[in-house]
Amino acid sequence: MTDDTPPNDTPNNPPPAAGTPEAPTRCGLVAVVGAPNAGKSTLVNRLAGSKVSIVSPKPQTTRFRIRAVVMQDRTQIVLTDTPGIFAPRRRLDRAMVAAAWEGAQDADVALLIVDARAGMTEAVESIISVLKRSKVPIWLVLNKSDLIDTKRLLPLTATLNEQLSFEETFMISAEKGDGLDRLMTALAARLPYGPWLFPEDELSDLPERMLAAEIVREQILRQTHEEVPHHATVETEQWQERRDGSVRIDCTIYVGRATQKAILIGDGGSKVKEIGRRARAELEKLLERRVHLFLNVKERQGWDEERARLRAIGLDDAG
Ligand SMILES: Nc1nc2c(ncn2[C@@H]2O[C@H](COP(=O)(O)OP(=O)(O)OP(=O)(O)O)[C@@H](O)[C@H]2O)c(=O)[nH]1
Ligand SMILES: [Mg+2]
Repeated sequence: MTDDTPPNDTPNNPPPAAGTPEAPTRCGLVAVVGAPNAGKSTLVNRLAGSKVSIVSPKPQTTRFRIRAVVMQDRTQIVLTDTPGIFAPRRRLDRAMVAAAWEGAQDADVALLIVDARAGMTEAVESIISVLKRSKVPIWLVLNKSDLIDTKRLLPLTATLNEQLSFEETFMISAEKGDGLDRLMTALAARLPYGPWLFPEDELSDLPERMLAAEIVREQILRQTHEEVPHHATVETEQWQERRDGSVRIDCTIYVGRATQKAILIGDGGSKVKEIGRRARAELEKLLERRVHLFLNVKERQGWDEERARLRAIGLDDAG
């Protein structure tokens, strides 16, 4: 999608003025990439106006690509949230990083999200060194501007632009919503003319079963610490519609070790109960119906090297 001329743009058939009902449509793919914890998913959720991707204070929260469809006047902006890019070790990590790079490859524009407070880190430097070779136009988006003195943003922009000449630079706070209108307007104007790829009301491509598993994983990320969150995966085993309009969802949480299982379950089951309680409340909001959520914790050594486990969360086994 690189055609930047409006359809039927001939002297006899000029395009209607923008804003009129017949104005030509635009549509394009925008990849959101960056180091773990930069705020990519927060940004995608903000722009989508709804939670499509889970967020946590811990790095490596997002594990697979998630698409969000955002309408801006006559432009359909198809955002792809991607896992943070870091030096991978496990098969899981390699598959996550591969998914991120694949997301960037066929985009019309890639947004490099940088945590402005963390600044130029080794992770950012190594991502830029790969992006340099890409043909995709890259925009720099400095995020978390609410956390630092704006005076520090300009030198950081200069340092980053020395490494790669970004087509555009934006300073935003995804959390507070600052600078997002400008970013959206610029994106809409940058995308090529063409028909919309998705129905206007298709917000995300995440199936409900995976959404349920992700919401449980978000609570694990928020309520457990150290090695537990990154050694846990969640799969929805059963989804049963009930006659009263509610749904029963059964999820299995896999962890690598018995000690991790013990932490997740907690004293007398208190931890897993709390994870379930909060995840259920969140799911009821998102699904707009009553939810009965059942969680089962299983020890499964080496799940993060198992192809079947990765496929279950939408990662292919190329790694
Ligand atoms: N203060 C502040 N915090 C932010 C902002 N954007 C994101 N955060 C916080 O940064 C943390 C990470 O946010 P995520 O959106 O999960 O980051 P991510 O880049 O998707 O992370 P990965 O999925 O791990 O790659 C969360 O605690 C967010 O609340 C911002 O503009 N300001
Ligand atoms: Mg994320």
